[in-house]
Parts: sequence; C-alpha cells; structure tokens
Amino acid sequence: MLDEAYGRRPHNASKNPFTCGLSGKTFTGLEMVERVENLAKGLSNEFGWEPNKGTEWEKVIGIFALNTVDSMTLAYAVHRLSGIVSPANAAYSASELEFQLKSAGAKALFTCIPLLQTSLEAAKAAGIPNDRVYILEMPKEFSGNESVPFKTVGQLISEGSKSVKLEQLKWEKGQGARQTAYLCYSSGTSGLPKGVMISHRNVIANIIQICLYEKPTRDKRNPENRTEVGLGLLPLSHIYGLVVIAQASTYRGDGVVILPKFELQSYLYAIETQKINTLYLVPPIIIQMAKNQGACQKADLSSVKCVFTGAAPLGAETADELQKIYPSWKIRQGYGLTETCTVVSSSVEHDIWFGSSGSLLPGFTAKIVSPEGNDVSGYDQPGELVVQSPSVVLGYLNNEKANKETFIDDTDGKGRWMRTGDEAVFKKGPNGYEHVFIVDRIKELIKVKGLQVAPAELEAHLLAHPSVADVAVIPVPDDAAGEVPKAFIVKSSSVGLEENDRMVARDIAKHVQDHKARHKWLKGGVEFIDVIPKSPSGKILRRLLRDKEKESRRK
Ligand code: 4UV
Repeated sequence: MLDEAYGRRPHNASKNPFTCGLSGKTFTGLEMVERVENLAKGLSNEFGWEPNKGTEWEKVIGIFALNTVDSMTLAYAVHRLSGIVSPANAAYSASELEFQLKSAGAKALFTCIPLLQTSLEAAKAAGIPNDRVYILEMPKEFSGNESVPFKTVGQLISEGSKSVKLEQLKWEKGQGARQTAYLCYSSGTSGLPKGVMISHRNVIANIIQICLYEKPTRDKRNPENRTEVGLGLLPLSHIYGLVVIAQASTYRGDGVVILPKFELQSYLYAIETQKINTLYLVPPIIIQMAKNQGACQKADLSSVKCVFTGAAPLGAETADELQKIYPSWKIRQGYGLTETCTVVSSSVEHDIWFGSSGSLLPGFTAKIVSPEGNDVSGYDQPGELVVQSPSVVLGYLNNEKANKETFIDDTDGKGRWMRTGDEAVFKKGPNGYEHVFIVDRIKELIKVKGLQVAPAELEAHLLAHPSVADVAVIPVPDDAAGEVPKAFIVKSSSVGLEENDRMVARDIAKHVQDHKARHKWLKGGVEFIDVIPKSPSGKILRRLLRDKEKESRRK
C-alpha cells in the first residue's frame, strides 16, 4: 500500500500525508517512505524478521495507541517485512487487550505513554516481555517530559537508518490476495470479537473503489487537483479510520490531520489552523456540534466543505439540524463494515438524500434476502443485505463456524457472498440513482458512538458475577451515543430476598465498569426479569426483549 500511495505515485512524494493537529509535526510522502524503510530495518534488527523469510503469522504486532503521525509509518514498516498489524481500540481495558494480543499471536506491542500501564499489564498476561513493548511518540500534552525505559519508534528509525539494506519483498503471484495485512477485531453477526483477516488486496480494492467512486465529483469540485485536507480524529484501530481516512485519502494525494482524541476545543483549533476541508466523523460528534453551536460558531470553520459520517446511522433530523447551521456543507453518509474492508455504499456530493447511506461503490454487487432465505427483488422491500466485492475479507481467524455463517462460498460459480447482518432496503432516489437505507440490525451487535460492543462478550462477563443466573444484553437508544447496552438479568439464588434490587444492579454494573472499556458499560441500565426468553435450541430471543423495551419506553 505504501508503494501504491507514494512510491508508484511520485506526485504524492512532496505532499504531506500525515500532520499532527496539535504540534504541527509532519513528513512529506518521500520522507515517509524513508522513515518506513528505516523503521523496517530497525524492526528487522530488533526481531530478526526479514521480508522473505518466515510466514506472516510469525510477524504479528499489536498496536494499542492513540492516533499519532507515525501510526501508519509503523503499519507500513511491518508490511515491508511481510508481517501483520493488529490494531486494538485505545479504550480497551488490560483484559480486553490481552484477549486480542493472545488471539492474534502478537509478538510485540506498540503503545503510547498514556496507555503504558494498561499495555504492560496486558502484554505480561499475553506473554509479551517488557523488552518487546515500544512507544509511539505523541505530542507533549499527552506524553509529558518524563522519559521511560522503553524504546521509541523514533529510536528504532534512527537505529535502522544505520543498518544495511533490506532485501526487496519478493511475493509470489497472488500472494497479496492471500496474505493478511491487518487483523482487526469484530464480533460479526454473533459471538465474541474475532480476528478479521484483511488482505493487502482487500485494502487496495476498497481504496480504489472509494477513489473511483468519488473521482467525478472531486474532479468537478477541484479541477486543479489541489491537495485537500481531512480530519484524522477517529481511531486508526477501527476500519473507518484505518482504510478510509488514513489510506484512501492519502492515496489520492490528500493530507490527514491527526488528532489523538476528541476534545471540542482542540478539534476546533485543528480545523482552524490546518484549514481542514473534510471532517470524517461519527454521528455522536455531529450531535455534539449541533448542541455546542456557541463554541463552534466562535471558531473559523470556513475551510470545511464536507462532513462525512459513518459507522452508525445518522438520522435525517440530525443531518437537517446541522445543515441549518452550516448551509454550505455537504453532509454525506457512508455505510461499511470491518468485514468488507470498509465502505459498501456512500452518498456523493450531487446526490445527497438524508437518511440514506448513498449508492453502492463500484465493484460491489448486492442483494436483499428475506428471513426465509429468498432473494427479494425490487425497491422498498426490506431484508438482509448480502454483498460481493473484492474488498470482502479473507475470513475470521481460526473460526470455521463464524466463517460458514458469514461467508457463502462460491459453489455455483456466482461468486463469494457475505452476509452483512444488517437489514436494508433499496430505494430509487430523487435523482434517479439507487440508494441503500440501513433500516435495522439483524445481527447481535451494539454500536456505541460507532464502536462495536458484542452482547455475547458482556453476557459471558456478567454470568461470572455471583448474583447473575442468566442474562441477555440488548441495545437501547441513547441521544448522545446512538445506542448503549442494557442487561436483562435473572438473579441467582444466592441473592437474598432482603437485598435491595438497586444495590444488586449497581454492583452488577460496577462489575462491567471494573473490567471493560467505557463504551461497553451498561449505560442502558439493568433490569431484573424472571426468565430470559429463548428458542427451543437455547438461543436468546433478543427481538422479544427489544420489543418489550420499546413498549416500556412508549409508556
Ligand atoms: O465493523 P464495523 O465496526 O465497521 C464500521 C465501518 C463503518 C464505515 C467506515 C467507513 C465509511 O466510510 C463508512 O461510511 C462507514 O462501522 O461495524 C459495522 C456495522 O456498523 C453499522 C452496521 O450495523 C454495520 O454492519 N453501520 C456502519 N455504518 C452504518 C451502520 C450506517 N451508515 N448506518 C447504519 N449502520
């Protein structure tokens, strides 16, 4: 991907793909190519890894860090050695990170100073020694002035610059299609988070699909092909940040301004000082912007031309509200999944229809399938969205059951299909284009601020609490976060009759707070019930609980 973006596209060499929104630290494409090469040499010295020796599974690293200007330098350096990058959500607790590091078979962990303690705890539990923990440098507001006894990426680059040349990568024909580049974690349609094997080909495919789709409007808007600047605030550990923001935009020669986390003032400061044109956001940030009009209107946001949102539904009313405040902005929505290596559909500037997730990207084929498994033809007929694309990932790591449930092998020569687990409907738009509307979620997934929460993970954790005999976790709507988890719990016989329900509920909620990332906390509450509704085969009937919840909210 590095070669594709900066090597074979020399016009990108003098541009600045990544700039820190706080310190202004930046590199040109050419400097980045050198940094990647030197870092790859540094990593090769450190681990003994070489580009053409060993399998990619022997060369897996974990990244657990806030966004930094060097996050992608590191990813590309690992790819230069033919290794795999497994990025973890920076909100994770030590036990969540440990789970991912173990599952991915990570041999080293790259973190940043604010996350060092959690990293060390997780690394130890996952069998990664302290001398395999490295630091990605951050602006001083985040890392302070104290030095820590861990090697930094900067040191590795400097050591690498003094080493002999690395061998060129010699890939066999088709290796890029077979070899995993990233191992991101997603719970898919059910169960616990799973390693999603994303090949080099998947990444390149989606980048090309995005760029091809957007080219006509971009050429019209920007005929001189001036560099545009996007906001890199969303986590680079999530597929949206990793592929759409960090890689698709820099591939076409645009810049990305990196911010480690959302904080309204530094966000507005970065937009003003870096003259950002495209805000890549998730709906909860749009809601905050609409609510904090005062602060936003004091800032000079005149450089902004477009807001792009995805990862969770943006309601038409919220989009309308933002449009009233910023009439000239193009408010676009995209829909994607980790398993499709990101964008399936998105709106384009000349065809925006609020509430819709736009049209399918080129290279995607889609069908709508009824609950009975029949293809549904025609517009306005809801059903599960099933897709084909060269960006559909290789599958889940070591999980044949989930692979069988999600990916439909090409047995009839009609290609390999993937079940999205989302309920969608196609509609004919006002301009005659076909639009995708995501109307519901069939799969067991909760999206909190666009981040995944797997009900099965919380259920397994809650079952370990002594007061819980049985449990089901469902999403409930939340104004700020979109959705939040709520637990229906059957109390165990160890809970005495005299115990106060509110105290028991508080203790159960704390059990989640103590061990899980903040976005997984039971903000939707705990409700005690007599029995969890289940099918004869023991599957939780979540739909009944969701209906019960809807009913009680209506009252
Ligand atoms: O696997 P994941 O966490 O992946 C994402 C990716 C979202 C992106 C990324 C880049 C884009 O440009 C873009 O437009 C969207 O979130 O979660 C996948 C699930 O999130 C829900 C849906 O249930 C997916 O199966 N989801 C994602 N986008 C939307 C959405 C949306 N626009 N509307 C409703 N649900």
